[in-house]
Amino acid sequence: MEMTLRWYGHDFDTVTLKQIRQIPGVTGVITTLYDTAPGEVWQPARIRALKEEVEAAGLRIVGIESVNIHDAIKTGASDRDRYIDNYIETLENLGKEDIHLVCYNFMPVFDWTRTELARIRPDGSTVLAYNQAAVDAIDPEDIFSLISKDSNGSVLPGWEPSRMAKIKELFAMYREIDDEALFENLRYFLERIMPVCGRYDINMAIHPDDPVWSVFGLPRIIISKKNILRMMQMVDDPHNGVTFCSGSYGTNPQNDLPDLIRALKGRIHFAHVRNLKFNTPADFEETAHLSSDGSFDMYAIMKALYEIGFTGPIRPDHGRMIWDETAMPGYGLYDRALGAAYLNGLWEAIEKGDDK
Ligand code: CS2
Ligand code: MN
Repeated sequence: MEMTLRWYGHDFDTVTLKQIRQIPGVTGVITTLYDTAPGEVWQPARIRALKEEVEAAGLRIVGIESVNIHDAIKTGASDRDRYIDNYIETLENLGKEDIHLVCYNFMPVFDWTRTELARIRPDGSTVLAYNQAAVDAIDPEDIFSLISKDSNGSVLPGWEPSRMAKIKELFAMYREIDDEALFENLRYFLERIMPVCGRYDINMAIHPDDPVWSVFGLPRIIISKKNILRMMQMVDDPHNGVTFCSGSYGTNPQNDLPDLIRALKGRIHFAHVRNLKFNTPADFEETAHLSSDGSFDMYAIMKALYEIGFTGPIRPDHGRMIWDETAMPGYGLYDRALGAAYLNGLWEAIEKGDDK
């Protein structure tokens, strides 16, 4: 495996490439052109400039998170082919720059959903949290204002204000879309992009929905072993793969994370590893990566990845806000660096234990 960190680009991230380079064992970044809109073609010059900037800092671009999917594609609107053509052009441009991993999601309207961005934990750190009763009590149009006050001035991925301004329109687009229609639209999209992925050896890695159940009545499909296997089989191509995200699949305790990893052997192109703590089945908060701080067995997760022969990139996912850092919620330097060091430690121990 290769340890990486997510980096949003110098205009948006409080964390610098120099800082990332100094985290032991981190050799690359997972990045994006954060100011491109879904559906827009990524221009070669901008991809090249990003690559040069990362390489000048002694790192490399290991993958893109995310090239977002336009809602016309997700809803199967009459103009979807135009947006798929643009997506294909973006993939070509990435492939020509030797970038071979793209993380994306197929979630309607919102990317991840949380009800708090700065819940205070017993150690005084602040973390993202989810409470079902809070979701049930709020109108979807108000959730953005509920959480944006704690965003520390950053633009939250998937929650861009321009997008939230159109939220009524977005909900209307999905009115007729159920899980089956969403699966069908995903299949159509994947079938169209697989040839270009084959040509440039680009691994597509779908991120699970977060949380893995329907919020605000919207359809949700990338939620369980059964559904993700269906998704793999419906377009059975090695480039049609997954981002295994422990924190997202793990929002449902019924998802056995090591078992899921084993079931996806060969198709996990990217892994997000983080821990959650359940206070009740309907309330969870993000914790330090350490197993004992949350509800997951991080050793078992890393061991399953090791055992399936995982060679792709891993990144710590959300971190807590600690040591008075001000950054994008979930994406500060300190706790993610601790997470990377811890995950590297687990991996080394598993690897050396295996030699005996
Ligand atoms: C990420 C997702 O911050 C996160 O929870 O793991 O937002 C992820 O980047 C997207 O869903 C992938 O498109
Ligand atoms: Mn994730």
